[in-house]
Amino acid sequence: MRAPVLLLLTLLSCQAAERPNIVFLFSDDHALQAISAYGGRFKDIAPTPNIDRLAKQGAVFERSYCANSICGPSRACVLTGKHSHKNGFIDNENCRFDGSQPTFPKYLQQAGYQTAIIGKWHLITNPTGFNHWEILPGQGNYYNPDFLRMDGTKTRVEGYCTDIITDKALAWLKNRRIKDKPFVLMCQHKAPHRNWVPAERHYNLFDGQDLPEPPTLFDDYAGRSAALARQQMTIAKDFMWGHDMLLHGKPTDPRFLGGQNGEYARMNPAQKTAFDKAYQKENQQLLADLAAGKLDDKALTRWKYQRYIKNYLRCIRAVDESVGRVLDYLDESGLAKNTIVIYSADQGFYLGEHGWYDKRWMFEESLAMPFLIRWPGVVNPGVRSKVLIQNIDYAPTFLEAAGLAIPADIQGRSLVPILQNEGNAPADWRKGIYYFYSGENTHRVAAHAGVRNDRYKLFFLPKSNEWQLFDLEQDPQELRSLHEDPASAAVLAEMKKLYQTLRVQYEVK
Ligand code: SGN
Ligand code: CA
Repeated sequence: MRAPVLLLLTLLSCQAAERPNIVFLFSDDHALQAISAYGGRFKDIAPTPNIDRLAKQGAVFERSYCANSICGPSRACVLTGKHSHKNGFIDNENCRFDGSQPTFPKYLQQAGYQTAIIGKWHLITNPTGFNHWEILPGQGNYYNPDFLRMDGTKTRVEGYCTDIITDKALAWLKNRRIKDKPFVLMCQHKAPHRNWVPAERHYNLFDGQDLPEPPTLFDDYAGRSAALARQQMTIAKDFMWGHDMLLHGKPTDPRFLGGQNGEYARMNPAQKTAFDKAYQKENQQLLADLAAGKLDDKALTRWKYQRYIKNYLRCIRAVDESVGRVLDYLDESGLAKNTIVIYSADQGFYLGEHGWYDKRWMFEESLAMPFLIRWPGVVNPGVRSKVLIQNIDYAPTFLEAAGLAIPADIQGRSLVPILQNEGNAPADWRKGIYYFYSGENTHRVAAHAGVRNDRYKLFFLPKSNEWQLFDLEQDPQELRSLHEDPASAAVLAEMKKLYQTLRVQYEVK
């Protein structure tokens, strides 16, 4: 071989060896309020020590937002680095992901990365751009879940979903990838998505405790659009007896909707026995209290909240353990030093705030996405950033981290300069983030689109032709819209300008 060619090859292989691996740990509906690194009311009761390891060893982004607060759309934004109107996946009800479009796994694969995705996908069409994939069909199941595989087969795996996804992710890392190539592993959990069925070992966590309620559990929606009261995602009225509350049989009280717990139906006899043993005592007490007329509306909403939040946090315990297992393996194998690890979730969630569960609204709890990142040698431990970031920024970040150019049609911006600079943004960073939600039938949340800057949030509801404006500094719980407040007229005008500017910039039609 001629010397210059040899030199080039040596240079290329050195470069390849230095390119960082990416482990993308992603869950479904994990609210910031339920991650102790972000603080919040469950910090001491339900800590997340393993997710917190990333915070201690890396950076936490405190103003991290999605572009469209539901599953498929958020995932499409992550993969493409583009807003929903550009990647085509605007809602969960009518869309199929166009797998022929460019995505960050495709770009990285073309550049020599090994790429794998294991777990929840939820984009209808099969994954493209992956050397290996094994996904849950649709939403997937907590117990004895089915997996779709690359060869077109579907297999049912006995056990608990979060643990199985972790086992499969670790098996790929240990045995299946080509070891001399850099890799991207996307390990994507179903948990803690509805209907919140915990692992057997966590059924009795928090038993006998009263978990703290949010101050807005009984929000009356005064001072804001009437659309807020018209959704169908309240703890008080929209929980199903079996599906959400995990009770058996038919409701014995009209204040519950019907609907069976499909996860129980999937369990094997031993799993059913363990489940029944865990919930029996509390269930019997509820039935007795309902029969005796002991629970007025407020007391029943409080009971529902406790049942919901405990199961939600129990599901998160398994996710946190999964993160711990992956981090341990990266440490033991020596991969940790050249691997970027991210923890995020497709959107936030209401944990009783405004009386709600679910997401979709542009209020902070569901607009926010967790974003924690560890990158040894680049991100200093313990960084906390207040820069406005979005899920469209992930793809360009991964491309830049891998030394690739960022295609001009990607709408997000790479976070690498922020990561290299203690969480501080470059001078020309965005002044606000753009948000869009199409208004699905599920849960009846009205369509809206808006912007958020460092202090204010503005959104427009086309159906009722109204604006909503919130001052997040003065009113962090977003209880009073200022759109008709004469003293806020200048802010309203400024935020409308930002809204128009971002719509032009992102080519919203
Ligand atoms: C299901 C849930 C909804 C949830 C959507 C979207 N109902 O329809 O509560 O809002 O998914 O969630 S359930 O009865 O199936 O649990 S998403 O995370 O996929 O966007
Ligand atoms: Ca979700």
